[in-house]
Amino acid sequence: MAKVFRLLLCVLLLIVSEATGEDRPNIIFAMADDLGWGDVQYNNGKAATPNLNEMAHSPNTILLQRYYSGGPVCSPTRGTVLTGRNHNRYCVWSANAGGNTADFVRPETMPLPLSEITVAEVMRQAGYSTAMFGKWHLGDFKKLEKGNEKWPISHPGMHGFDEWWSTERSAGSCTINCGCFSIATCVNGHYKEPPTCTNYYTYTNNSGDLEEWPDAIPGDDTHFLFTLAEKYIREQAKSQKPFFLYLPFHTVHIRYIATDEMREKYLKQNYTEEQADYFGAITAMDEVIGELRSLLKELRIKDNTLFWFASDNGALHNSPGSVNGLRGYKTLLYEGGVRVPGMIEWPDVISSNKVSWFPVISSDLLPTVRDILGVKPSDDRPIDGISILPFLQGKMDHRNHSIYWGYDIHGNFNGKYNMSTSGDQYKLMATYENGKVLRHYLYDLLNDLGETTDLKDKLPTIANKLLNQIEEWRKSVMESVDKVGCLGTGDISYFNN
Ligand SMILES: [Ca+2]
Repeated sequence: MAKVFRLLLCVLLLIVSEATGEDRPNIIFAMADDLGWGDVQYNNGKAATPNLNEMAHSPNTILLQRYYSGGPVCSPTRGTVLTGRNHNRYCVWSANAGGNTADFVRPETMPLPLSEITVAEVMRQAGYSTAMFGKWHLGDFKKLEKGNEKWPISHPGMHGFDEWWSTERSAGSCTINCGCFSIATCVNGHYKEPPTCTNYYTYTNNSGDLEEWPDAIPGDDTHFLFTLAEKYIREQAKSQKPFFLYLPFHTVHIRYIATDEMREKYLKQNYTEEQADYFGAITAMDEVIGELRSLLKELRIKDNTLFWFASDNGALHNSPGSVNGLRGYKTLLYEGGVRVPGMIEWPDVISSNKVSWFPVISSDLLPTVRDILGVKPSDDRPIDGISILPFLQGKMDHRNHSIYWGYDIHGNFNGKYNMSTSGDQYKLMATYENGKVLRHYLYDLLNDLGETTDLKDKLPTIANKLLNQIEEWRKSVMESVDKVGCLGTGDISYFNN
């Protein structure tokens, strides 16, 4: 009888804890834009990032020195963060520009299809509050006045976010004197030409409608995003509802613009104006990371919050950005394009600091969240990421699933593209044209970080095995593309050929 009673008590406690959500962690996914692997101080970066350093060395953090973005440019990675699936599966081939008439009919401007299941939707369904503040870059928010009327809109409110404030795409790191987030004309905080603006929009459940933000935003934009995040986090802590917060910063995408104070800090160290802006924008973002961690502590929710920090692709070539000795930059599938800063802090689960070379990729977020929540995956679509919960718990030290990337070379979808796959040690890169492998290379990532020596002739068995894996994956992606039914059949030709 006592046994039955104890069992009943357990069940009751389980129900109560599920109802209050007290045991379910908050999840914050913060992502820099174009921040290279070597742009953080702990990887020899020149910008001061004391707060990221502190987080990297916290006893409750795993520093992921082999963290990958799901694509080598913005929109693709953002797709992988939200869906757990490679971006090609739903036709986000490349960076979609958003709001630019010239980009309206190009296949690479595919928005995130509404048929995709996002991590925000999964969490909302599980009773979480969900919010996003920052750069969306997965579709247009409004139909253009003059444009393709059939073009779909695809904004955060349509993808599971209860509350959001967002730009369609890139914005300067600092909005001083600009009055709007300028695309390219706001230099050093001042207009050079009449601005072309990326307008910003906000949406709440209550208002229902898309609202344009009416005011100019002064100061550093990452700090501005933090004011929204802080208000949101305080409200959630008060209501004791678990939350998911997605914070995609604009820093440090061009035009990187620092505040006067930050720029001065680096000019004094004899850096060029461009470097001063670049490093200053990073340091401002770093301040926000510190403020965010302090806020979680103040509200006593730090222990129960999984805080994932990352970048969306490697540093831009010919910028002050650094890849710290890796090969390649943004837009390439070499490590410099996809290996980026990454770390996860979660005091309730991680109790000793670890610098890890376990490969983690942005598409792991959604399966990990499902695992944490005990939500079964939807079996109607392939997921490319894996749950890294066992890894965070110290129960997994080998990644049994390969990581795949696929990206076109020239951005004009002429039937030629690169594919890569990486296991624990080796990485195979292949260039395809019309469905055939033109050339391929094999690198040993553990002993040749800079991908300098092609080993395919020396290790043909491994090369062929990985080549076969890529081909299998390519077929699976093509099946997804058919199933998702992307707009305009001609648009998928580059992957289908
Ligand atoms: Ca980017």
